[in-house]
Amino acid sequence: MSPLLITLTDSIKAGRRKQAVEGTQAALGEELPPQDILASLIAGMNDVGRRFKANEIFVPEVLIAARAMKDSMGLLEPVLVKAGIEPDYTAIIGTVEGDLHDIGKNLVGMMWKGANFKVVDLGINVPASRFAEAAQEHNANIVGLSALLTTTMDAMAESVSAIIAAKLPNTKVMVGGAPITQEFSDSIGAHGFAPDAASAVDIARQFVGDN
Ligand code: B1M
Repeated sequence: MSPLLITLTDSIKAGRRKQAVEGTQAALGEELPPQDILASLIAGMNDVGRRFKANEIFVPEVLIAARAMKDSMGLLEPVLVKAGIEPDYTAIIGTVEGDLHDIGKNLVGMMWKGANFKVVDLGINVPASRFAEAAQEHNANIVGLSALLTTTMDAMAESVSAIIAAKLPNTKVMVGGAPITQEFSDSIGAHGFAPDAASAVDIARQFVGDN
């Protein structure tokens, strides 16, 4: 592999934003294949996810790495689009109705982007019907629901029911957030639960058979 791409992966791992941007510019300048540049960025974020899950790093480090990834992707994306290379899978994400917490939801969205999913973020306080409409509109592979309040767990259950009722054969529902457990996820009929943002990537990959 080109030494430039190895350095690029290391820049993402370390969350070095300026170095990641310069590395992406240099790789594009050398006309390295854009999918190889993308793969080296994803490899960096995969490592960040692994260390986050192992409690070797914490939320701030993940956010810093995700920001470096985002800025590099800003340069790479137009080149990928021009070359006709787009993410294979689409994920919708949002915080359920009545709930305004978005830090964890944003982290999951960033990690999904880092794993090369197209992410449509519906924001906070999202009504159940909106999740179902968006899943249909974007032909989503995954709908991710986040809830941080015990009082909004009912809204999560309603959202899952609305998405399942829309009978979308290719759409799987993932739930998460501090009060959510595997048992609760099973009880409301979600397809999967992730306790943290790194596991949300693993489950998303399992959903689309890409693991
Ligand atoms: Co709020 N709040 N808050 N709050 N707040 C909590 C959640 C609370 C536990 C604090 C407490 O009392 N100890 C408590 C809930 C109690 C309960 O329901 N049992 C609480 C409360 C009561 C409230 C208010 C009602 C307070 C009030 O007004 N009286 C109010 C409600 C507003 C509303 O939503 N309607 C409120 C408001 C707020 C702020 C606006 C001030 C602010 C939110 C800012 C924002 O999000 N932009 C806030 C904050 C910051 C918190 C705490 C301190 C931190 C939450 C957070 O961001 N954690 C929180 C206490 C705490 O957790 N220590 C608290 C960091 C984040 C990275 O973790 O979101 O858990 P988390 O995400 C993790 C995983 O859960 C998982 O991955 C993430 C990363 O690994 N995950 C998913 C999350 N979503 C996922 C989705 C997935 C998969 C995994 O798949 C799709």
